[in-house]
Amino acid sequence: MKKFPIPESLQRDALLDNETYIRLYQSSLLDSDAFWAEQAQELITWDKTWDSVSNCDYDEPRIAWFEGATLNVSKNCIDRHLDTRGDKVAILWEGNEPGEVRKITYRELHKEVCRTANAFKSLGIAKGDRVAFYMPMVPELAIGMLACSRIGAIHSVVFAGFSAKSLEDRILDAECKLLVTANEGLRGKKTLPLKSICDDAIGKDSPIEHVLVYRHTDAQVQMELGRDLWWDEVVPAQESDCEPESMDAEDPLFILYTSGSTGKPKGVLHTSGGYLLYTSLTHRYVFDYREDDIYFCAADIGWITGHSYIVYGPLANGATTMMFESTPVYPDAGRYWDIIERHGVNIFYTAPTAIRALEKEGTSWPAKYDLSSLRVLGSVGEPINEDAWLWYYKNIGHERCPIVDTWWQTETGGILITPLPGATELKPGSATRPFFGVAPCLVDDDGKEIKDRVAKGRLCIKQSWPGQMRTVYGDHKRFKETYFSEVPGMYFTGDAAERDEDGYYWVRGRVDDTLNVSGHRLGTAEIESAVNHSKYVVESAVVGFPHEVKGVGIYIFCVAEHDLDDVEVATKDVKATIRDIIGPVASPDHIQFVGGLPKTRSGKIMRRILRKIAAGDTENLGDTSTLADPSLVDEIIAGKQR
Ligand code: 7RM
Repeated sequence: MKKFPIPESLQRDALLDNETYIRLYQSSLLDSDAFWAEQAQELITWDKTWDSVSNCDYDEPRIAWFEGATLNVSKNCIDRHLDTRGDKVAILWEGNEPGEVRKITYRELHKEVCRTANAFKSLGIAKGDRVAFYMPMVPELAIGMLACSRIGAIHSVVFAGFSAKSLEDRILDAECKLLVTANEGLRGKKTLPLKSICDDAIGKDSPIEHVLVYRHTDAQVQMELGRDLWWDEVVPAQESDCEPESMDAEDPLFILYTSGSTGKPKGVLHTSGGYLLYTSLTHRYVFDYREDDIYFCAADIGWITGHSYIVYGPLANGATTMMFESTPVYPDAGRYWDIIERHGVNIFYTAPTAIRALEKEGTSWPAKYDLSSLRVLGSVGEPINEDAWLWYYKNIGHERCPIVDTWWQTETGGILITPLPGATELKPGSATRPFFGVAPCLVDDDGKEIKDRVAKGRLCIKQSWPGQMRTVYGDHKRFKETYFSEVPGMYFTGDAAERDEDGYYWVRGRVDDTLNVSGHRLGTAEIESAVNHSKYVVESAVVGFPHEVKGVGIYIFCVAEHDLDDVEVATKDVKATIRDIIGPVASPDHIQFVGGLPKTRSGKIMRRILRKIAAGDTENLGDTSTLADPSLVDEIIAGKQR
């Protein structure tokens, strides 16, 4: 395949060229501790340095970096910039309406974070306590997260597209004492009743003692006396100074829940020193970040991309990081391009699903705007198809900007496989090469590493990097089972990948039963258990199918309780049940009621067949000889066509 060369301007002045990448990459693996010690000295301000750089063992598993060292994350993201960057904009916020802008300088951010930290303390929050956030994309979310890190509290941000039930489950699992929310969120023409959803998430045995409510709109909401407090009545009254708590490098920074193939979502735990170093270093090199850049990551902070590449990485580097509240199509499909023009954005990072959605709206939208400020484009969340890649490259980057297709996961904390703007020639659809300190490998079905250059297998990582998750909150056994038991001695990613003749990686998708819908990870088991709560359903099977915009769509096969009088009513109920239990993020694309699910004689659902039916690929269903009732399959296919 033809490679896309490095743009000339970047060949001249990018932070890294190919030779430097190769040299640094080799040394980062040869003597990993020496490499990370040097980076840690350069990028992070420690209160005390470490006794050991790494202390990891994938068999136990035990993962620890910079043990004995202490630091404060908010001090690294704010205080240390005050002398040189006090008046520089730290957070550049664009609200729901075009041109509705807030600029928060590092000095202002310092004051706001201190006040918020003091407010949290006044509400009884101390080091080690958990604080849940159910917030729209407003600066107060980042401020609240940083306030937690200032006092050593652990944040757990729950994406506002999750339901009250999902929020409640996460609050209970981490035993959060404080919940921070807003009266309402805004997304285009929609308003999200966040406070009211929070009320539904707090049962009578809830560990939540207080709800702090940011007043984002004029909407009146119910406030429970003694429990609920307005942000604007508590925070501004606080002292604007708050001594940062010196934390151990391995003290937890946050928990972020992510779906797996089985059971309830896992609380991915990240710690302080290694995570901050890893996000800071990757932000700098992957985006070829320069001091005066306007950096725009269009993710939501409710996902890991927002944690690592809107908040922690950029702020550790003293960057101006944008926060965008609305959607790419409000008020029209030119919104991103309008923002890029108005703010002079240099680095733009989004997901393939957004690119595909905007591609459908036509090239006339980006053509209306001046996008010449752009230097680097990024993609994350799912494989990017060649068509979308080329559209992005031509119509947004005008063939001047490299696209960094960054492969990583909630669990990895930061980017692991990615091109580097001045160093890597691009191939559309490939995340290309590993970042420093990352040793990917491909493993066959017997769990053996495939050493051939050109290979295809399950993607594993052979050694630890500082941004790696440390445990599943409250369940280290599950951590071991999920990530270190599939292939002993290695971190198992759950993805399938290929390696080509240039050593480039092509990540193809999940090998487990999780779906990557619009770049959001959902568990099929989780959706099925929600669907089965519908009074019309006795049993269900959820599979993914190729979707033009979302990448993967959700297809649900339901077995009805009894003959249905009205399939439409039942379908609506299934949809509503999913919304109630998981949230709008898991809205299905297709629901089909069937007489039964195709099972083997031992009673296992044959998902392979259902996936083919959902994809419309019914010509070649493969081996169906083990089916208990082969006639069911024809019935399901016929039912789909109707
Ligand atoms: C950052 C994030 C992780 C899963 C991962 C992959 C898929 C992410 C890419 C990708 C191909 C990419 N965290 N994935 N990035 N697949 N190319 N550049 O998305 O925890 O929500 O999802 O997403 O399957 O395992 S996540």
